[in-house]
Amino acid sequence: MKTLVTILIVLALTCTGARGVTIAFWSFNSATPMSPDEGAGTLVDATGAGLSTFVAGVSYGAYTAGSAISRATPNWASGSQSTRFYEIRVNASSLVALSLRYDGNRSGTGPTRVDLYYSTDGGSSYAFHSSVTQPSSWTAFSFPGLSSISGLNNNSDVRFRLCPMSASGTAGTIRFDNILVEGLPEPAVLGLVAAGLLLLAPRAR
Ligand SMILES: [Ca+2]
Repeated sequence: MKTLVTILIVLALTCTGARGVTIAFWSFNSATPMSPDEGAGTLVDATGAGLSTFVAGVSYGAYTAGSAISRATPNWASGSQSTRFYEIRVNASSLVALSLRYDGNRSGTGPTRVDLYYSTDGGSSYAFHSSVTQPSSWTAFSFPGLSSISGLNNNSDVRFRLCPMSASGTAGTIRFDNILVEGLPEPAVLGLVAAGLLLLAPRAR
């Protein structure tokens, strides 16, 4: 039944073209760049001593390019999800079908790969989701399949961990801009799922 409900949620979103609501968005353009421009959430910089700087970013929607978060480390090549990362923490209460997107690039010797992990238990444990290859020009990334992870739904402490990996030089730099987490209001989706279940239910007579 759980699988059926997940399928129905995906079908409902596909058929209705439902638009997400912003849970948190960071443009890094403001005077307090680590605070979200829209919504609410926390972006934890756990990249190690020295932490991040800000460089020229890329535009997104109504947001000008402004700044992007940038990090050169002594050695991204040895980075791992447990020691060097950016972590996005949001409250997804009453929201389902979460999505995450960002714009990213790197320097020539920077990390070529970003691994995405997520936690549904407030950071007690993390599960690997997928990897993306991050080129040296600004590129938009999203993570298909995230919306069907039921443990993220209606969860007040969702965490996404972006873990840069595989730098070829010790001064390699990774950059992120326009980090957006979205979800869909639970009642609307559940109403569509309920309608789907009624359609699929065996006839009473
Ligand atoms: Ca920006």
